[in-house]
Amino acid sequence: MGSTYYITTPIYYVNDLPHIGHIYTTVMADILARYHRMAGRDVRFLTGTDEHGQKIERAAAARGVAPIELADRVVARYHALWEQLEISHDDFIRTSEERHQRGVAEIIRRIRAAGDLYKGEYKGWYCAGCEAFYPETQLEDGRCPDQGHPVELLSEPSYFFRLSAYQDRLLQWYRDNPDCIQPRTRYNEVMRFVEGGLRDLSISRVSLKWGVPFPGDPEHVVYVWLDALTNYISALGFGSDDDTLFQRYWPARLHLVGKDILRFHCVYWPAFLMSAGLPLPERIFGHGWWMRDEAKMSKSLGNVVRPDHLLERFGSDPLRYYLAREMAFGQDASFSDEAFVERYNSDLANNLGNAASRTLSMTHRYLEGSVPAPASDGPVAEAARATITAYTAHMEALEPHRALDSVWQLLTAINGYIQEQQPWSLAKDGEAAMPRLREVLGTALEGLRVVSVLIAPVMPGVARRLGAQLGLGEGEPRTGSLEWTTGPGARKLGPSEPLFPRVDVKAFLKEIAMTESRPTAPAEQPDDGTITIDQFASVHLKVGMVVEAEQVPKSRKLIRLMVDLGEGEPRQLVAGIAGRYAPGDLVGRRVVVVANLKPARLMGVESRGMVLAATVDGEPFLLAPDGEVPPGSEVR
Ligand code: ME8
Repeated sequence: MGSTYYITTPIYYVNDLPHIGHIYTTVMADILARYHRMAGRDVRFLTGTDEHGQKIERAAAARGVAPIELADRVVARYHALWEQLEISHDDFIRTSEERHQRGVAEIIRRIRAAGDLYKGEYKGWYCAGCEAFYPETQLEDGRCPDQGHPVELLSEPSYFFRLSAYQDRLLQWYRDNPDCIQPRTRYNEVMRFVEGGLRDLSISRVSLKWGVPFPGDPEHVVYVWLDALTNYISALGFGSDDDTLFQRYWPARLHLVGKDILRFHCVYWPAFLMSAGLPLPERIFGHGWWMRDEAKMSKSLGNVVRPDHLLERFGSDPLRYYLAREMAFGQDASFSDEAFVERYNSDLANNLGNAASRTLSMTHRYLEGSVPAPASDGPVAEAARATITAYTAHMEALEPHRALDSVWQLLTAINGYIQEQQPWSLAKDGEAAMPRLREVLGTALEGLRVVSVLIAPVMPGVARRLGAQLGLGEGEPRTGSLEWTTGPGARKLGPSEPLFPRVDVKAFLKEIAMTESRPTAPAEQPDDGTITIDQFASVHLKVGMVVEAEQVPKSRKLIRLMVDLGEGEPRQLVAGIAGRYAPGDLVGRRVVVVANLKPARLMGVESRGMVLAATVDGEPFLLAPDGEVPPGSEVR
């Protein structure tokens, strides 16, 4: 196996904000990138955004902004989110960048030189949701067969790529490289699709302006999938004067994508590369879907889970852990807050948290924090050796959920060992039991050291904190340190702090319900979606004046406000507006408040009402009356 490891995520559309599905792909790619770095490989990890095409042009028009403005706004959110999630990408490519467009021009130049390009007329159906062309025979009830989006009829001049000429070469590539598409079921699906025959592919559009100008014919823009797929090489400098990175890292070792976009990656992309005379990626892995209520979570279905609350409440590592552990890599899974918090309590607080806090506090108490040598064999050493072997094999085989499973087997062994050896009893037995006590704690600590290395790709923050508490030096973990070390520790523990405070499941679910709550429709509501004037009148809207404002402790988004609603005493409200407003700017401002909303607690702070704000891409803009109206004035 070579020592470079180039891994990519799909580049995400900028028509909306990221949700759990996008986070999943990026987190899994990050886990693999961190694992391979730990194993000493020269890793390059790429992610980015797909900014052209009809979908983005329309989303921008609907918001009344230029496409690039929408892209800039959403890209800023992606950057912030990836930072919050500790995503360790080496590069972030945007298809609106010049370096990318140079790569697109170069691949088209090569495709043209190979004789695979011709001009014709595209007549047929187009799905803007998938940015894909479909023959009439494939439509289902007049909608796209993949995601059920609406389709539209196109008839326009277009450049075509001779995809049909690549059927045999693609089939040969699949046969010669049985691991190039994973999991196996996806490989079979792709084979069957290509065996069914390939039509030439339209790779330019004239009825669209927002795209890369087609080289040699600027009336056309490049089809967004040819544009987007090229990111994997343009980011390495393909098409520019300096292609050092391209020489070093291409072909990619792994394109990680959701199964929804497998055809583009396993059929079109290798065919484009073959035509351009470039090496093909080693592997494309199509992971499953996060579902909500039995439907794929997707922007267009409006059933997405956003990560904000979980991240705010738990930080990034528990979410990374949940995503990696809950979904068997390759299969679908259902996202549930309940499963999240249960895993948090059982795997993290009880299992990992307990093993660490018990061992560390006993070592502080009985041995003044100095780390003794472990037993060279016995149940924990054996479990650790077995875990190291299994973990490495599973990570190499793209089974991170299994790798984690093996780490938890080691934790079970550590907890069982402590229970059995009862160091607290040994500590009562005086000097004679000291050597045994030292060995027991040394063994548990060594087990935890191994755990701290193994969890680092999945929970980098927790691994660092656990490492510091175990008295391990700074620096990135290496799989070289993945051995059961038997020498005397000769190190001191760092200060202890709980890693995972337990969470009350019921209280948490209530809290989630509040943050997600929408007013439910009254029984007499007409079923055409309208409401009566009486129903509207039941919402008491009032003008308020902010008299006090402060950030809710430990929350990035929430601000606690005291608002004068003309009631004598000001009211306490909590608003998720800190992203845009500083507490100091709010005092003295007039706001509009839903005054008769049932009180709710947000991050433990009571909120008696709700401040109204317009939201644009998740950013709040407070509403205010047009004039200095007195607090308490009604809004109708
Ligand atoms: O398709 N479950 O971008 P996109 C799991 N721009 N993963 C999900 C998911 C879900 N419910 N929803 C989305 C595009 N994903 C193109 C890609 S690449 C050259 C161009 C993940 O913003 C999954 O990885 O629609 C999927 O492939 C990707 O987000 C699609 O993101």
